[in-house]
Amino acid sequence: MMTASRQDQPPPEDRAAPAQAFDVLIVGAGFGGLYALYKLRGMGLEVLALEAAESVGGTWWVNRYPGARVDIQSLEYSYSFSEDLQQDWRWTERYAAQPELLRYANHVADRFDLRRDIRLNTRVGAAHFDEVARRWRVSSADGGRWTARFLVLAIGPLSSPNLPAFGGAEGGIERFAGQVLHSAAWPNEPLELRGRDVAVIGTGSSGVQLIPNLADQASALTVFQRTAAYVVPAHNGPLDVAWEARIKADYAGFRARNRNTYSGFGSELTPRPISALDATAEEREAAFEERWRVGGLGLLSAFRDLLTNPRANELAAGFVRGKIRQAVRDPATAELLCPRHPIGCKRLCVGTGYYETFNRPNVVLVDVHAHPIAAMTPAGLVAGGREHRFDTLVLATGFDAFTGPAMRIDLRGRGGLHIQDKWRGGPLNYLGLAVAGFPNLFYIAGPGSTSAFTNFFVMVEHHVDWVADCLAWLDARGHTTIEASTEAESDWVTFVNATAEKTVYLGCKSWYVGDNVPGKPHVFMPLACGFPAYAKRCAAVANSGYEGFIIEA
Ligand code: NA7
Repeated sequence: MMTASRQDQPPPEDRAAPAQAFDVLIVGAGFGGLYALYKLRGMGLEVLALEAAESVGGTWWVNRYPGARVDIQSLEYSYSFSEDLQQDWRWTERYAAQPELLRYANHVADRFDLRRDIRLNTRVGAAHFDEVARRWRVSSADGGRWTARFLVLAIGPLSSPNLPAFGGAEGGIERFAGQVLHSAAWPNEPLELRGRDVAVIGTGSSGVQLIPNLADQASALTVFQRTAAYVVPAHNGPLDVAWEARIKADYAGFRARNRNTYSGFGSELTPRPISALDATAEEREAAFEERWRVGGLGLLSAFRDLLTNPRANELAAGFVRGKIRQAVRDPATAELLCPRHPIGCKRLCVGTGYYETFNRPNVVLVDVHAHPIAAMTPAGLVAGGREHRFDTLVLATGFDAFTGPAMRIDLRGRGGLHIQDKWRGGPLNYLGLAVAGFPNLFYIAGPGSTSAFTNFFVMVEHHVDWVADCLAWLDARGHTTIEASTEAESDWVTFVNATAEKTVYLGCKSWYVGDNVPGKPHVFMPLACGFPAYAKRCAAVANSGYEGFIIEA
């Protein structure tokens, strides 16, 4: 298991090489980091982005497994900050595949001349706040040293892979003699899986995309399922050029309408403002069927209360179970593939031919909920008292979400307070952006924000713009530090929890609550109030002169 392990390092200030000084250091050059660099540098600040990978692109660099594809339509899942960029860039498909998303990230880096301020292959090992100098001192494992007034963590909510122990020291993953791959650390070189006996553990979004692709290649595919997934069809295909032209005729208006929806996308699907319980059975069926035909995540907005009322939710869940039973020929396999938890409680998956894959003669589904994986062996794994043998193991086991990425950095605030101590019981922060005890630190798209439920581009543009306004405000007044107060932080955490109580998200185990990582505290980490309400709160705080923050001259 790759949980956060404290990587104590010598204090950065004790290293030999002199530190380079910046106004802002950004950690990460994914879509959040790239925009932060563009925006903050454009304000005349000295900015450097440090990126652990050998490429820009973040998520879309590491998650390059076969079938990796975005689950929000590309005309929506893209930057809005530059009208020229959004007009010029042409997506080829309704849902872009990973290579195209990576090309987009590279195009943005080149187009806005960002590379000169990005240092690749640089994993930040330590970041300590120096209270005397009021600066962040940052170092990398390869000896790099920097200081900056502000530290922006654009490390993403899902960038720390979850590697379960499977049987611990006695029967752990290292016992397996074959090849082990993780969906979020896929090799860059071509991989030949033809003729191989492949196993997959994990049936979340990554597994759902991988499984049909692996089934095409492998001679045998065994899928180990702990929790069945609700999968709606993507109906992916070439981008409809007429639709593209219509959107591009008023792209700004389309973006604005999207920002006004709960999730920052999907404004073209008119939500029914009624409860699913108030519709007749025929109306409900027609509404779900229409969303199913359109494809994508819009099924969950077919009625206004699918994510807040368990009884309404069960009607949508039952509809999808009906689809699974139609798609899968073997009744026992179909029942095993039918999820029992509320739909949307775990992130809804968008797939292509997922359920139909289990009709193939080379695919076997194994239930590791009833019979958990007991141990790995050199030739496979043991579950349900028998050994399953294979020669390649694909882990699609997800991420140590939200807190994992920050907690694997030796990140220390005032008085040497370590983020691992601060967040031992779960993430504490204010507005999802700032942490008490960690001045001049901002977390883009992290816990306590609507990141998990919001179109990522809408989220990062909003966060970066908010941070940029904040820095300009501080500089205009000659202030040096800004830090969340513990009271504001505690009120925010209460708000995050109270909001979750009104939803179906607490009705299952998921990465939203840390349950996918053994030993992680069970705490609801994202904010479920919807993007417009969240953005309004962030704006109100800024407009009030940063209420809830302690500001020092
Ligand atoms: P997810 O959605 O966290 O899925 C991980 C899968 O791995 C899920 O089916 C897990 O079952 C399974 N898993 C994790 N640990 C184990 C163990 N120990 N044994 C068996 N099965 C296990 O990660 P993804 O990468 O698919 O997607 C993450 C997000 O990326 C996604 O939501 C999108 O936003 C994009 P479980 O459900 O925990 O029982």
